Amino acid sequence: MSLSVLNSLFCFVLVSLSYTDMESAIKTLVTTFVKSSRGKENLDSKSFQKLVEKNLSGVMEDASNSSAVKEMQRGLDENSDGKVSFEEYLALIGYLANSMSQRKTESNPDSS
Ligand SMILES: *[C@@H]1O[C@H](CO)[C@@H](O)[C@H](O)[C@H]1NC(C)=O
Ligand SMILES: *[C@@H]1O[C@H](CO)[C@@H](O)[C@H](O)[C@H]1NC(C)=O
Ligand SMILES: [Ca+2]
Repeated sequence: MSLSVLNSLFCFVLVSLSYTDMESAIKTLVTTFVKSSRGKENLDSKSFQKLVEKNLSGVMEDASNSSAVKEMQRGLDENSDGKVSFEEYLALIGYLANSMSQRKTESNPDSS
């Protein structure tokens, strides 16, 4: 193997190790929003439905129930503009994270 191949291999390993799980999770949250909104500041209803259905179905019941998702979107819509801003999306993520941690502590009564 040539030195330059080794060198780029090394760089690749460095790059792929440079994010902790938590940092990549944050990155994923941001890129998922940006991709779904196609770079716009807000998700419209349709993009939000898609994001929930495709990327949150594993952590949310009703992710494929469009009337339930619509209802949830109304609940998130702090500024009542009919769209989901990044902040409103983060509120949903916070809510999901919170219910996950509650489920964890319920199933692990010893680990307080
Ligand atoms: C969200 O779901 C879409 C469609 O299944 C997929 O292409 C995309 O990679 C997912 N995004 C993330 C961050 O998992
Ligand atoms: C979908 O969500 C609505 C509103 O929460 C609910 O009334 C309805 O029963 C749900 N449908 C299914 C198939 O779960
Ligand atoms: Ca809004």
